[in-house]
Amino acid sequence: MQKARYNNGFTLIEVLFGVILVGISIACLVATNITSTRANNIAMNLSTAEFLTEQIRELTTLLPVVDPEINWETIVTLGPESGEIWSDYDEVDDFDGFDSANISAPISADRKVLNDFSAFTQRVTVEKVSDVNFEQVVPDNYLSGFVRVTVEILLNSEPLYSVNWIRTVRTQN
Ligand SMILES: [Ca+2]
Ligand SMILES: [Ca+2]
Repeated sequence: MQKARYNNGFTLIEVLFGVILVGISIACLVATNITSTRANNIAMNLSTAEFLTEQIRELTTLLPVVDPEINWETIVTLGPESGEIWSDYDEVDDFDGFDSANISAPISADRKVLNDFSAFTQRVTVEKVSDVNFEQVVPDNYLSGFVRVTVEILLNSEPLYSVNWIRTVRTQN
């Protein structure tokens, strides 16, 4: 009778083995879940970065690259005119040096402060590039009809995403 009970039950080693197997399975499930949550977070942060980049692109698309009144080929300093703040920027070159950290949160295409995205930062650089090689940055007073606009997105001050595009100057005037 004792032998029958022994055969129908589990030995201590079998029970321990079972417990270990269940433990390993749970650990694997938790690890998979953590990995998938991280992947989701990364994907979500990148979509936010794209969204914030698009805000700058949309905001600057309809603006002239530089003030049509000034002679582009001799302009020496890119950036806002004296006294101009981001809400007044009326040319693309005004955005050179723009950093949304100075406002507290990124801005939208219609110039609203997006407080819900305050962990993110938009940085904009506008540079003149060579007429024949858009990869080559040239001095501000160089004779060139093109600028490169670069938008960099940071998350908690860490670089996350960067995009640039070329705008032509001469056809705007
Ligand atoms: Ca301006
Ligand atoms: Ca300007």
